[in-house]
Amino acid sequence: MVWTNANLRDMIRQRLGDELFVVVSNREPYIHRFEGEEIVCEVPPSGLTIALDPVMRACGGLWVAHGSGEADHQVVDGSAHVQVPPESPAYTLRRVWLTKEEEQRYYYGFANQALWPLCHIAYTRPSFNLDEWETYQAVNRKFADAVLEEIGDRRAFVFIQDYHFATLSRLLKRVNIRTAQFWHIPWPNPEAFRICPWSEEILDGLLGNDLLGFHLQNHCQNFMDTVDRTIEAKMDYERFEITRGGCTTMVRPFPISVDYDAIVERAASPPIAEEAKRLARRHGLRKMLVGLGVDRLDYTKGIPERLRAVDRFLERHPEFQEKFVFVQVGVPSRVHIEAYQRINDEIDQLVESINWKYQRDNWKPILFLKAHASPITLYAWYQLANFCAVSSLHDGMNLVAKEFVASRAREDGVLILSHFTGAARELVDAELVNPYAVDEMAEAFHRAAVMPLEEQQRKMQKLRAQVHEQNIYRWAGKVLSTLFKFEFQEA
Ligand code: GDG
Repeated sequence: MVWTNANLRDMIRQRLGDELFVVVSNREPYIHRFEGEEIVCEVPPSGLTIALDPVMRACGGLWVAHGSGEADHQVVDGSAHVQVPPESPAYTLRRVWLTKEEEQRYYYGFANQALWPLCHIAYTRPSFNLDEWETYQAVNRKFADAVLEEIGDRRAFVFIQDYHFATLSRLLKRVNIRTAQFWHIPWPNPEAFRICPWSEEILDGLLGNDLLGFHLQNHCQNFMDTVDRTIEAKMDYERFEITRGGCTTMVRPFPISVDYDAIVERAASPPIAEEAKRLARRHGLRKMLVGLGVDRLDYTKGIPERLRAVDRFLERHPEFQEKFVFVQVGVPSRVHIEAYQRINDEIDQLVESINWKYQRDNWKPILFLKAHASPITLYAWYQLANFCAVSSLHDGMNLVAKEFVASRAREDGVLILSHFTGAARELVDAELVNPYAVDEMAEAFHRAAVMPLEEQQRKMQKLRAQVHEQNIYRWAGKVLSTLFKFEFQEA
């Protein structure tokens, strides 16, 4: 059986009854900002919210998140509520307001300069700062207060998102509340994790959950090993369960995915085809071989490595000069953090020097579009590309890989995918590469450039079948059936 939005909705109605369904995340699924006099609503570029919005649309309920948009205050009611999505309201967004200092220390500080580099093995050193850790815990308490206020005495299921809320589930422990948390980034091995000065508090915080999910079995194993070596707890390696202070946490892998059907529908829509034509004309790509990268500009995504591979590819295969353009769509991200400023500068310099090395007449090998692309533009790029390169140095899953595959309704095109993404465990028919090996990646670009159409189609069909079946609704169905301990309808 292929899981759909309707299956998930039915399952939730049957199994959850009148239980309130609450999602908590740092990033909000809809953000309001000013455009001149007008207020516009946007979907921020984040794998997490893009994956969970269809689930919330299917089950209604409440989403609690940091209200970070400049016009967010203008559109809420007296309880900081706004109904979303704006065009067809399906659930309630409750905004939590943070001060600039809280955002600086909790989000830019502990979450993104300690936990993010700690969990990604990308050779960027984490920094641990007591003020930031204290604010991180205070913000977790602030979110706990908001959630408890919303729930009151009702029975509720709270689904906590990610590494911003390691200490939240403990604060929500009540008889009427069950919690599951999904950790969207990798969990490192115990040796890597033990450098965190507050490792015990973080592990204890996470063990307040009834269910703790990661993308991969390997991340679950790392988490079990980290707990085993760090704090007192009863470990059950047979069932992947941990008991501490009378409370048992199940630890399970749930590889996240995308809304395949919605992507297929969007990819086939006339505005995308029109936009693809416009982009091809505007950038002179009509007769070009097009490679594509789409990322938040983050040091874990392996963007410099990818650009060096473009350089090596053109050096080794000069026949592609003036016939190939690599389009890099990159949204600036976490720009107040020095490591992100450095990666931005490095990418700018590389683009500049590679383009200078090869450019002739009107042709340059790299088109770097450093801005947020609208969903229409993004999907037009997915259509235009002959291949898409995902070269993360370490990535929990990577949804760009799955979006590209789902959007290729003509079944052509090639996905080049880093071994070090969670997606590589499922998308085994991609061209798998080690992004640290520039020559290997350059050769994968060449293989993609010359791959016969039948071979592209054979591989793309398998990739698409995988993403179709293992879609976001199946992911949500599996998480919920594990938490509520009923049998999952596989087929
Ligand atoms: C974390 C984990 C895991 C990007 N640029 C634009 C844009 N995007 C969208 C993509 C995609 C999403 O952002 C990025 O998703 P990823 O999965 O690649 O990455 P993270 O944000 O790092 O997400 C990751 C994910 O959580 C889910 O669990 O897969 O491993 O790190 O959907 O399309 N969207 C638009 N314009 C852009 O310019 N519209």
